Amino acid sequence: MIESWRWFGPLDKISLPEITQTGASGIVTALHDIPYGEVWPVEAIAARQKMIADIGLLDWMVVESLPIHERIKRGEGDLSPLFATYRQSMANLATCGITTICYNFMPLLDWTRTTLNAPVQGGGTALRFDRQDMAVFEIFMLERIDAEADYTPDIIDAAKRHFDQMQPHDKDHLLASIMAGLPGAYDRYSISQLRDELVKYKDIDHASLRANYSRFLHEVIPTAAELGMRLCVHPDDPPRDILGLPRIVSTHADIAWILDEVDDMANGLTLCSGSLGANPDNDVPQIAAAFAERIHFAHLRNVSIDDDGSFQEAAHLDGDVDMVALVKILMAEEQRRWQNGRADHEIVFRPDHGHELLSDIGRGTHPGYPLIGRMRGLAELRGIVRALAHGQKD
Ligand code: CS2
Ligand code: MN
Repeated sequence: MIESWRWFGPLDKISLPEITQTGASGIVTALHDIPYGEVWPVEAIAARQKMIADIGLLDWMVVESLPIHERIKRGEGDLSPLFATYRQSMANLATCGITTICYNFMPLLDWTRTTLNAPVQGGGTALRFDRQDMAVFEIFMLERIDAEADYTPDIIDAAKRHFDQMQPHDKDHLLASIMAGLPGAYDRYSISQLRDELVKYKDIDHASLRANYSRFLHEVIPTAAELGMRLCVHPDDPPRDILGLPRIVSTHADIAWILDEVDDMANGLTLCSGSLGANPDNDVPQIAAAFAERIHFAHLRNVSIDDDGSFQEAAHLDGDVDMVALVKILMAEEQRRWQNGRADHEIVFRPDHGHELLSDIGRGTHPGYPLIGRMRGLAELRGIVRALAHGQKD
């Protein structure tokens, strides 16, 4: 298992020398400054790669993400130039020796939370997703509750009542909190922009999104395979429809469909335990075991789920995902690869999110991406890996 760390580039408040001190050796990053739909030039990739390598001990190992243009997700207009751009960026990355690309296929939004600083027992804060708050937000944004989002009748009633009783300043507060909780979105939207963007998706349902995804896979995976690259889709977070937007990378069955659609090692999975684990119907170790061969990258973090489907990010070993069982499955897969003589047998993982702890508080790092909290997560995960590796030798 190769330890890695997400770095948001030169504007990240966490510096590369600080990352070296976490003990991670892999850097996961992207050229965030290039608007999507444009080619990543070789020179820009090589310059960023050199900036990382010059620190010593660090190496740019995974791209997260090479974003997919919203028009591809909507299947809108002439997409040939956008597919050509994506293929060109892949070729340029391959020229630089970077061959693993994480991406997602979530319409409009990436990961979504309703609170960025829920208190954690013993101190520190965590990201949280409250289903009732989200239901209220949906009433506000869509003037209805998304019928597909499988809310229980209790939540719908409570949300409607709550919405009717809310004072204007309560509404403002909730809206501000949720808008701030869309940090994973590549574009920042105001409320009215978000409404306009949602309208563009009004005719996209699961079937059409799946058709558009299939087209993307058929357009890019053969090139990735030729280039010796591995694309790995990141699951939806939360793994269910949101704001009336369909999601199609949420379940075991979804992943099976994707990997079958183009049955090639280049069409792989980012196993994100925290994203998949936010739906109690997803058995994360079982999903990992089922698709182990196609896992090219892992995000290891944990969640605690409430009865109503709300969830909070938990310390890495303490939530509802059995982290030891999961790491064991990934390490068994590495052994299989090694026995098959594969030089690239090791799986790159990162601690994904972490709590804000100690000197993280007030530092203004990306939500979910503080230094100390992630370092704690990484250290705990490292302990599991070392202990299991010891056991494998016995
Ligand atoms: C992140 C995602 O929070 C997370 O789980 O890993 O935001 C991830 O970077 C993207 O979905 C990948 O495209
Ligand atoms: Mn993740």
